[in-house]
Formats: sequence, C-alpha cells, structure tokens
Amino acid sequence: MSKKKSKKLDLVYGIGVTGLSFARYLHRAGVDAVYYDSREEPPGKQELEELLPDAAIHCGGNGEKLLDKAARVLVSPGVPDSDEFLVAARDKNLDVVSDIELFVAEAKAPFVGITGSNGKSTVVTLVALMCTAAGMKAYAGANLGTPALDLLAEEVPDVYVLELSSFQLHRTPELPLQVAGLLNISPDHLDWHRDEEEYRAAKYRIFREAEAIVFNRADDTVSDHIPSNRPTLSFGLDEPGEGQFGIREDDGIEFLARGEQLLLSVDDMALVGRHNHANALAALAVGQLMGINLPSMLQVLDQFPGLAHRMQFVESIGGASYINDSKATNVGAAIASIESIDGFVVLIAGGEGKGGDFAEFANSVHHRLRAAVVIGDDGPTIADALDGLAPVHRASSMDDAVRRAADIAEVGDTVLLAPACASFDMFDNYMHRGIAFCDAVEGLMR
Ligand code: UMA
Ligand code: ADP
Repeated sequence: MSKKKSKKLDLVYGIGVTGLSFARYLHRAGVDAVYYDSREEPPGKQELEELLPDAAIHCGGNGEKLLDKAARVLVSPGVPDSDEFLVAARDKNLDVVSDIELFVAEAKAPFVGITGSNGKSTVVTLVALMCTAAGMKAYAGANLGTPALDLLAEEVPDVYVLELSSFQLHRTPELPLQVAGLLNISPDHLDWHRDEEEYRAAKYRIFREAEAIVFNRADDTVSDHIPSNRPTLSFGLDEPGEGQFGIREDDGIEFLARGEQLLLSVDDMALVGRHNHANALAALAVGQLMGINLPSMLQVLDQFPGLAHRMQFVESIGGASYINDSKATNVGAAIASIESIDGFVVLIAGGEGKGGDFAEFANSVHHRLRAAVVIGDDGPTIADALDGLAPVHRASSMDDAVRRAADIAEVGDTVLLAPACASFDMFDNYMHRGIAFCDAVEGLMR
C-alpha cells in the first residue's frame, strides 16, 4: 500500500503586521498555511490565533523542519536574506515571496510607488490626499502602515499609493508602477542589506518597469539607473528647468515652482522644514504624472500639517520649543531635521544605530547644537562622535533626557527629538518613542 503524501502548504514566515496580512489574504482565498516566527512571542501571535484558531503556528526558532512540507515561503520584509531560515529555504529551492509580489499579481487598479531613505510617508500621504482632493478614490499603504495585501480587501479604488521600503523592493520581481518616485538615498538599513551598493540597487529597482518616473536631480548618479524612453519629471531645491519642479525666489520670497511658473509660496505651506519643500515638489511631480489637477494639489500643500512624529510641535515651555521628530531614524533624516530648525538645538538622539556614519553626523550638525543628550544602545557612540565638538550629556530614559534638555535649553532654543537611530532597544517602535517624548514634555509642566 502506498503512503498518502500530505499536501504542501504555503509557509508564512514572520508573525507581525505583514504576517497577519498574509493570514487574512490566505483566509479570504480559503487557503490553509503554516505560520512561523523565530521569536518566542511575535507581536501578531494572539491576533493570528484569534483569526485562525486551527492554524499550525510555530514560534521560537528551530523551524527548519517545517521547510520540508512547504510549497513556498511568504516572508515578512524585516527578515534579511542572511537569515538562516531563509538561507535554508533557498537551499531547498523554495520560492521566497514578498507581500508586494502577491499584491502586484492581484491588484485590479493602477498603483504608484514612492521610495527613498527619507520622506516616503510624507510624500505618499500628500499624493493620496491630492488624489482625494481631485475626486479620486485612493488607498495609501504598504510600508506606510496598512500592509499592501490588506488594501486588496477593500472595494477596488481608482489608484493605490504605495510606500515601498528597500526590503520590499529587494524582493519584488515585477513592479509595473504607473508612476515611480525616488526621493533621495542616504545610508540606512546597513544591518539588513549586505552593503550600501545592495541598498542603493534596491532603491533604483523601483524604476525598472515603471511607466513614468520622478527623480531627485540633486542625485548625480540617479540618471544612470533610469530606463530610457519613459516620461520623467525631476524635482530639486534649485531653480527648475522647463516643466520641472523646484524653488524660485521672487521679491525675496521663495516659491514652489514648475519651470518659470510660481505655484505656492513656501511660507504658505502648512508643512515646515526645508526637507518638506523637497517632499512637496516630489508629490507635485508624481501628481502631475498621475494627471491630478494643480489646484487640488496646491490646496493639499496649503493645508496638510504633516504626520505625527515628524517635526511635530509639542509645546513651548520657558521660551523653548519642543519638537518630536522621532521618525528621524537614520543619520540623513536627523541632519535634515536639525538643519530645518532656526536657532540653537538641544538634541535628544540615540537608540539602535542602523549602520549610519555618526562621525559625519557630528561634523555636519555640531555648530547648530547647544548640547546633545544621548540615550539608548548607541548613545555612547554618538557621544564619542560629538566629543570636543558639542557638550554631551548621557540620560538613562526619555524622562531623564527631556529633564536634562529642559535644564540646558535657553530662550529661543529648540529641544528636538531626532534620534538618528531605530527605537527598538528602548521602545516598541518610533511612535512609542515619540509618545514617550511628548509625555515627558507634558510632565515638565506638572
Ligand atoms: N523578525 C524576527 N523573526 C521573524 C520575523 C521578524 O526576528 O520571524 C523581526 C525582523 O527582523 C524585524 C521585526 O521582526 O526586526 C519586524 O519585522 P516584520 O517584517 O515582521 O515587520 P512587520 O511587523 O511585518 O512590519 C513591516 C514593516 N517593518 C519592517 O520592514 C521592519 C513596517 O514598516 C510596515 O509598516 C509593515 O510591514 C506593513 O507593510 C516599518 C519600518 O520600520 C514602519 N520599516 C522600515 C523603515 O521604514 O525604515 C523599512
Ligand atoms: P520615511 O517614511 O521615509 O521614514 P517620513 O516622511 O516619515 O519618511 O519622514 C521621516 C523623517 O525623515 C522626518 O521626520 C524627517 O526627519 C526626515 N525627512 C523627511 N523628508 C526628508 C527629506 N526629503 N530629506 C531628508 N530627510 C527627510
């Protein structure tokens, strides 16, 4: 008698936000799967058990035997290629599939994608709001927060606006975007990618099958990566050429401009900071290639004050402003953040570094710092980099950091949380860290 072979199932690797979206997607399709996470208590475990009480769920390592019965591996973006379980899966010739690959196969409406080391969430949100202002139904998601596969559970919109991380781009074989936008590249995620070259390649990958392209003309290598024969628009903080987006000055006032045309004074934008002028110009360029009318786009720029935890004004206390930029999780973002402040900054920085160059950071910003207060695992590395360039204080918690910063700040200064690091050594995520900062600031007034 021949033994009956058990059917191979998809193996979902990672039980976090993306893992749960794989589960809902497979559940909608009526397909069983096996679930695995290398952590003992992954964040999505309880919700997964509630959604699929009968599912096979394995947590806490040593899952390699599960691969023998796997049809393919549906992997969460945070897991790097060097991960032993993924290496073992590839050794067994299993397909390793991202949520974006499944999204692309299923999406029934056009989708645009934005990537970049910094500014993605802001630009994606601006573009989605611009679509809405123009009467289109747009869903925004992917790295932004709502996983791409969850967007497919809703009624089909006019367009999807996707924020794409380097992790997601690295693992997506085919990406026929209506418009692809690359905002900027500075070193990040060198704890995930093999090296900076692989990180940059993942970012440039966004252009490959795109119908139209938006790029930052300040990046002198970007044009080598843009396929020929595609409509392109550039943006930058310099004066724009014909039809391109940039900044023009008229009578001492700076304007967002398209070619010679002045569109909106930067002072009339609700978003603050030089980097947000670049983000606004990128959103205008993407919107134009999507066919969104200019008045709708400008109305959004006039009104949108920004997302929480990005240059978020918290309080003014004793003549000093307190700003939460917890989302400045890499060196490039923190430099942009500090440079966008007028006057001296008392900087709160530190956490889990992501391979950025803190010496370069210290050299670029020290002259703007009244002092720095460092926290977290890489606080000492930042302190060493700033040694001799700016006064540095070490703090044991966010409350301690904010109290020390308040003691140092003078009238007209800004106490700025711009950590240049990920938050996971002390907090659940950047939002948790931002809330801890806001609570500590509120605590100063009690
Ligand atoms: N992990 C394990 N073992 C596992 C599975 C994951 O240790 O078995 C670890 C990962 O290495 C990582 C962490 O768990 O350190 C979270 O990884 P994940 O892939 O499970 O993350 P999700 O909860 O699915 O969230 C992901 C994105 N996170 C990452 O890519 C790290 C979220 O972006 C995104 O919003 C969500 O999918 C929905 O698409 C967050 C992020 O930090 C905001 N992104 C990075 C960034 O913006 O810089 C790229
Ligand atoms: P992302 O989604 O790429 O992390 P966000 O829009 O959430 O981008 O912004 C994160 C942080 O990056 C901001 O808080 C700010 O410190 C910095 N930032 C935003 N836009 C830019 C930009 N265009 N250039 C450099 N830094 C930026």
